[in-house]
Amino acid sequence: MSIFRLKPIEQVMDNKDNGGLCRTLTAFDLFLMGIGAIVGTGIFVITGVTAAEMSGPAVTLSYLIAGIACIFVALAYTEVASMIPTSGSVYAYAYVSLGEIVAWIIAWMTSLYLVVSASTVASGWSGYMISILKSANIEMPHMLTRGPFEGGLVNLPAMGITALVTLVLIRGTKESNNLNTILVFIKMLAIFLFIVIAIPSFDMSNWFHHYVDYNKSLFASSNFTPFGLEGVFAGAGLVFFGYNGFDALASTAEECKNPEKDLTKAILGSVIACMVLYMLVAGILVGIVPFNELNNASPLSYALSKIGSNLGSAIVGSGALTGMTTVILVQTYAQTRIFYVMSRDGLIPKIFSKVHPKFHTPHISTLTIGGCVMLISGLVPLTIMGSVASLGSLFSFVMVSIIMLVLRKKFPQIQRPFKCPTPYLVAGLAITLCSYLIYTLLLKVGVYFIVWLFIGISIYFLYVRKNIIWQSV
Ligand code: ALA
Repeated sequence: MSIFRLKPIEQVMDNKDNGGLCRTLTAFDLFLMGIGAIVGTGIFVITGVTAAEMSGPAVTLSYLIAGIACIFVALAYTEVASMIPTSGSVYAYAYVSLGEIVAWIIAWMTSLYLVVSASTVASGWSGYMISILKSANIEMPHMLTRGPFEGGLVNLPAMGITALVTLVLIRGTKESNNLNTILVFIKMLAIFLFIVIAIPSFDMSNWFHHYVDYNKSLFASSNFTPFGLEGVFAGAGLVFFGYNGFDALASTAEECKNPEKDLTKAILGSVIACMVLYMLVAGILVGIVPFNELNNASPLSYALSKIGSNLGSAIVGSGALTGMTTVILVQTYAQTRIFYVMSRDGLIPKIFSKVHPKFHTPHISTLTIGGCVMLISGLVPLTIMGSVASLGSLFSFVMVSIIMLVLRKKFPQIQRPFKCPTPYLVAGLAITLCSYLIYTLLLKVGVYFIVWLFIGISIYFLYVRKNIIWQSV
């Protein structure tokens, strides 16, 4: 049996029997899930660090560059996801186009990305929570707010929020979605409030006239890009994390009422909406306080306090917590569904596709993934996790762009509810931009990535090949 054997596309597309999952999600639910999965650390935390250390007031341009790369990827993703609506997402697309071992490797790398990404956000959540408690004069013991690599014991708030999210996900997709909807509205309200409170204090001179502590010597600059264009591009690599999550929508395919049409609207709509929102917030933020003051865990709240709105600062801080909660929720959800489909195919043990008789959710998958997110967020430092997560997502995005082109060649006759315009140009640009960002990250955390890849390939030969249960027709 070839390690490159393909799964028949008809078999993947025929998912009418979705094993007990319920089709409850509408286009609007999906759009809100997209916003839920995307808007989090990327706007509430990363904006400040990027402005202070990399892009300067041109942080808006960094969001624009990363956003354009994401739109190219989203166009390719949308074509494939609407053509093959399955919860297996990128794993399933690779199985019909590039072969079994590639599908396994992609699934393995995507697991790393989604689990580590959710853990990163849980850790960011914990940072915000700790600083909010501190401003209310409640100090948590050092040992319970940091993992062992940072001189503590465990990051308890990060583990707590993950445990809570896992329980909600087990309780049901509709219930999780209802909670997501409420939290998304709260976080959008928080962002809206930030914009309304900040605009009267907006001062264009903050964009151009400032002091820069660059190479340890303070100098006055009247430059929009104090760290040069290089800094703007490096900033784009960092803020790319802020766009991660739209791909999670593809995993809802077997629980959508009308996956072909609705996935298209939701994936493209949420990426474009987030890009506009990010640019607006980032531009306003560096217009109300000098960019070099923003290197802290809660830059939006800080900026509002600085202009004298402590109430606004507290409200936006709470909105940030709800915002990050939805990211953990949707990313954990997506990984459980990929596990579910892999288990259905026998690539991982059957127990992971067991659906709870009452809640209709894959509870064992959910407990396992939730448990991993808890452990990682409780023990590993945030800085390492963020880069590993971005590397994993970029790898998956490059693969989807390649898969779109391969599917066009192999299955030109299959109807595509959404057709990517100028596919070679779009896929080419997506692959080039993502590969450049991969290159910058590989230098930093490549070793984790390669070790994980090696473990994945070993598991394929030792376990997966012997246990695959689907039959070729
Ligand atoms: N895009 C997600 C966030 O910014 C991962 O938190």
